[in-house]
Parts: sequence; C-alpha cells; structure tokens
Amino acid sequence: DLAALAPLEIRRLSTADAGFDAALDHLLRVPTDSDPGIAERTAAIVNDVRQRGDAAVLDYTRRFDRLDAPSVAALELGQADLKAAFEDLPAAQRQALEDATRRVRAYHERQLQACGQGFQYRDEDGTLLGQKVTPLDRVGVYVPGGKAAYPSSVLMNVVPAHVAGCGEIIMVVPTPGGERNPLVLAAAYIAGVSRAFTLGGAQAVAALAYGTATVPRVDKITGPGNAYVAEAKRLVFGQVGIDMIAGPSEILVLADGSTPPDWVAMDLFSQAEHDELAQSILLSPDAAYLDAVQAAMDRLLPTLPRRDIIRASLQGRGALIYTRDMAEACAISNRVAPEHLEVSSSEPERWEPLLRHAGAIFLGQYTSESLGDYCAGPNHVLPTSGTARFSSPLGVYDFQKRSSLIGVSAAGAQVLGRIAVTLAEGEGLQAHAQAAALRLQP
Ligand code: HSO
Ligand code: ZN
Repeated sequence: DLAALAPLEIRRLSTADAGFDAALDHLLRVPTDSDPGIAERTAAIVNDVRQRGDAAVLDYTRRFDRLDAPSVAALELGQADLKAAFEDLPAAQRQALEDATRRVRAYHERQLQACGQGFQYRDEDGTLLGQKVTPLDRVGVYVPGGKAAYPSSVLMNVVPAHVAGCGEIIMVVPTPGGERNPLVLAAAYIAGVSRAFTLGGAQAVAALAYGTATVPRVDKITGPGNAYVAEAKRLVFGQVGIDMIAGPSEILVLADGSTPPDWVAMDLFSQAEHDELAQSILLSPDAAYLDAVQAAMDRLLPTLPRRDIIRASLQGRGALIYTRDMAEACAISNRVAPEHLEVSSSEPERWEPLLRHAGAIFLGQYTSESLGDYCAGPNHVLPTSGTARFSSPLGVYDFQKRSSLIGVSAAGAQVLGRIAVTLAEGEGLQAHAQAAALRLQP
C-alpha cells in the first residue's frame, strides 16, 4: 500500500509570515456543505410526525432504517434488554464502562455541588429573595447509529442528566436493519437511561419534541447526530430546549518540545481519526520539534487502520505552526478557542493562566485528550468551531433550570411600592402602579 506510505503533506505556517493572520482565518473556516434540500426534507418529516405521530414515525423508520415494526411500542427496548447487553459484554469491557462511569459521575457530582445549588437571603426589610434550581422533568438523548455510535457519548450525555436529578431520561438510537450496538445499550444501562427506543433521524427528534401516543414528549433534547438530526433539533428548538449543535471536532496542541514527539503525533491523529473534517493543529516555538513530530507522524500513520481518514483530515485542515515563543502560542490559542487544548509542556501551570478560551484544557505531557474523551471525568461534549468563546462543556447545569423567588414583607412593600409606583407611572401602566399602591400603608 504505497499511498499509505506517502509523507503527510501537512500545512506549515509561521507567525512571522506576512500573511499569517489571513492564513489562520482561512484555516479555521469550517467547510459547510449547506444543502438546502436537507432543510426542506427535514421540515417535511418533522411536520408529518407532529401531525400523524406514531404512524409517521413507523413510516420513516421503515423507509430510512429498513426496520418494519407493527407499532412504535415494539421499538421500545426494556430495561431487561439494556441489562442483558451489559451483562453479555466481555468482562474487561464491562469493567472499563463501570470505571469510566464512576469517574464521570464523581466529576459531575462535584459540578452539582459547585453550581447546582440555589440561594436565598433576606434584605434589610425582611423581604426574601432567592433562586431555586429544578432539574428538567424529562430529557431525550439522541445517540447516532452509524459511524459515530460512541458508547462514551452515551455516558457523557446521560450521566449529567442523571446527576442533575432528571425524572426521566429517554434515549433514542437508530438501528438500521435492526442491528443493535451492544456497547451503546450497555452504556445506557450503566449510565441510568429510563426508557430507550430504537428510533433515529429527524423522525426521532420530532417524536421527542412533540410526543406521540407512544413516545413521551421531552423538555430538552441533547446528543450529536447527522445533518438531518442537527436540522431537526434546530427546527424544534423553542418547543423544547436543545444542547449545542456541534461542528467537526478539533484539537490544538501547545508544545514546548518536552513531550516525546510520538505522543503528540498520536494525539493529533486521535482527533483526525474522527472525521475527514476534524482539525488538528500543533503550535511550538521549537522548529526542530515540529520537524520531529512531522517525522513521527510519517512513521506512525501507516500503522493505523483509519489512516485514510487521518490523512484527509490532516492534509485538508491540519497545520504545524511555528511561533516566536510559548506566550505567543497561547495568544493564538485564545484566537482559535479550540474544543480541546493540550498544553504539552513541562510547566503547564505557567501557561494555563494565559489560556482563556477552550472547551477543555489538558495539562502536561501525560494528559492525552483520549483520556478525557473516555474516563478522566469531565464531559467530552464540548463547544466546537470557536464557540468556546461563549459556551461551556455539557454539564449538570444543562439539565437544570432556575426560578426566581421573591417574598416581600409588609415593610418591604412600603419601600418597593414607592419605587414601583414611580416607575409604573413613568411607563404609563396604571394597573401596575395601583397594584403596588394598594399595598402601601397610608
Ligand atoms: N473526541 C470526541 C469524543 C470521543 N472520542 C468519543 C472518542 N469517543 C469529541 O470530544
Ligand atoms: Zn475523541
């Protein structure tokens, strides 16, 4: 296989180049295959499911998943099915799923403690003010069926919902031709899914959003999916909440040259193997180190089963960037706002304070992204395409909402009433003014 042995043609940039800023902007542009046909077809499916419920769901499942069921109820998996999938796994797989789940749960329990609690206080007039946190009653988790069916993603979506205290967690997963992924079912079991349906595509999203006779209506839908699923989530947003709509996965590695080049090469590959459109970028102030990583990549690439995807990703969207120093590399990283950021340095604590925008920051040479993808504890559902500038990893907080609490005391009504009356008159709203005034003591 000579093609597998060809050297990787990966883009080289230097921050000293005249055109560097433009080259970086170009590199970060996400190639979108915006097919208006997808939007149109998705809208038709969503509307049909909204109108015809189960009957439409069955039709589309027959058509797209080649799965002929007498009823939607027949497509529901029982807890016994999930449990059996778990128990039938090889012991090592079962143990690894258990270990990963325990760590992910422990992390998200900390998150619940840190930011999942409400507060209450009384002001000087005895008025009670507060914020009450409530978990969502019912959430839907979409799990893709095809090439991106990751059991680890089942854990990352279900565990935070479970820790948040959601009453019911409904999983949908397409099973084209009836083929079930036992690892996905096992992960659903161990993570705490309440009900599971072998449904997918826009029809599953619509069923969750509007409810059918069989599929209960949920309050929020999370989880990745193909272009139809993403479009369906966009369409039902407002009817239900949704998580982010993820772009291709990315990694940016800041390297001071102290990590073995093979390790960094494999970290760049691990992102690239997800998808031809995935992006892997390495920044270093050490030119010889960039050469060493490139040499490691050329040597290691032919050994990997997914070398064709990796090559397409790295040659299409990858880059090795030479910087003046580590501080400049950090500044560029902040411009990129990567989904995954590895600080592959002997002094990660020196650079971490400079890093403001990233979905997850991996500190030091032992922290490969892959450990975070599976089992370190933090969530692997992260903001992509620069959206880490304004958004956060999926977390317990995505499965909660907040209500304000206001309990005005008699004394408080006198103070607040005077303010409210004046402002209400300014707005020309007499009923508002009088509602406040009626509670004023003469
Ligand atoms: N790197 C992916 C998550 C994943 N990796 C799942 C392996 N399995 C997006 O963060
Ligand atoms: Zn990954």
